[in-house]
Amino acid sequence: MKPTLIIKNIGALATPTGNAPKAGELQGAIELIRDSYIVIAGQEILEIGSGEVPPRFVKSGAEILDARGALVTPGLVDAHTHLVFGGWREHELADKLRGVSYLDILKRGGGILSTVAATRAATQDELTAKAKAALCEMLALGTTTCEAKSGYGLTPDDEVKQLNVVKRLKGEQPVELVSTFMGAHAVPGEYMDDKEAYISLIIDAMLPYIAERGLAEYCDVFCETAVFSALEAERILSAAQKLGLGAKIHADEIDAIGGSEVAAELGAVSAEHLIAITENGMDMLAHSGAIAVLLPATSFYLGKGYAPARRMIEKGIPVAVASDFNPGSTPNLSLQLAMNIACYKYLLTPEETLTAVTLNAAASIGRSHTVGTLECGKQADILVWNAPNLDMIFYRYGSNQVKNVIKKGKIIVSEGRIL
Ligand code: IZC
Ligand code: ZN
Repeated sequence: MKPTLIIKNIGALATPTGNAPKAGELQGAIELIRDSYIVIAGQEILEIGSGEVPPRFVKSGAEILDARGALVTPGLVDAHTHLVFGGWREHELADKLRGVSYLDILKRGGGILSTVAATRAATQDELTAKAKAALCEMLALGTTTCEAKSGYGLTPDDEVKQLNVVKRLKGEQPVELVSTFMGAHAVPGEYMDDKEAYISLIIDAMLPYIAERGLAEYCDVFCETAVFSALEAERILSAAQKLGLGAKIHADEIDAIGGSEVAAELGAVSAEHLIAITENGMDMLAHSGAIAVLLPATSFYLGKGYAPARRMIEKGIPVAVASDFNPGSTPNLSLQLAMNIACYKYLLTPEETLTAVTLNAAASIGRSHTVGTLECGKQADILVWNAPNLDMIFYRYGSNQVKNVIKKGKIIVSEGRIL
């Protein structure tokens, strides 16, 4: 295969390795190659080496990118976002500052339900343009792969509208997208007195339609007080699994009502949030092999405590970190900021956090055979940072520290500008 792009003068290449999620001590066991280069052929990594680039590659005529001693890592994988939505919810900020809780805002018909109204009112074109702008920002911040949940439509047509936006965006911009159906994100107003009818609509109508058309790879449920119970989550997720979708669950975000246990029992690929997880929940997740997708920027915004990430690592649960970008509990799309908070508040090391936003995140969305590490044969999704080492990108915060983004072997962002 002919080289097409060479990254030379890499000061420190930091990457987890392999295709399997990393847990326990292995979570922080990244490979560090100083003074190295990467040779890319088309969309793939052809060779990684240390020292000078061998003359046969230099003579190949491939484009050369000089990293000038910088840190290089895999592209960031954001494994939990609510990317497609209408409107924002800045009007809830004043209530939040007065101490009104997230669940109380939802109970009043605000929260998720106000975004549902705005999403239903928006056209597919409007939602596409808005989500595309968000992806553009995420890309400049280093996110090269992103999961996107539906769940602001809550009717068959409006859920499909959201999923179709993601399908369209796959062809219209470079960030790789993985779709998750989350019709069980809230009970819509029109079903408030008949939740069971809404659950039947999800199981009997929405799921089969979406599975048949391949509109989503995963199904997620918001398992929370006054939203969906553990039993309801289990019914919805096992129906999804029978149709070939992978199971994910928003579990123990505010109250521990059994979501982690459901994830373990069903063999879900991931349990997400886990701020309020119990020891039993952690033990069950550890045995099941599910990945804990943690969302530290949500804890920061809600002010409700942080998931016990260190305890999870001690117990051998693979930990991923994601942004949770959404208009309610985390209007932040910077995975870099989530990385900083994971380091300062969970006390994850830079190495553990790097694995959490690359390999483990990729494994939680079924992409670890192609992205999440820098190894020969993997997709060339690569970041060159404005930093000489890994500690620097965790020590500094609040600035975009990504200099170049390479997606599928092409330089997409240079000096922070999208080309
Ligand atoms: O719009 O509030 N937690 N779902 C579960 C969310 C937050 C998103 C939202
Ligand atoms: Zn979420």
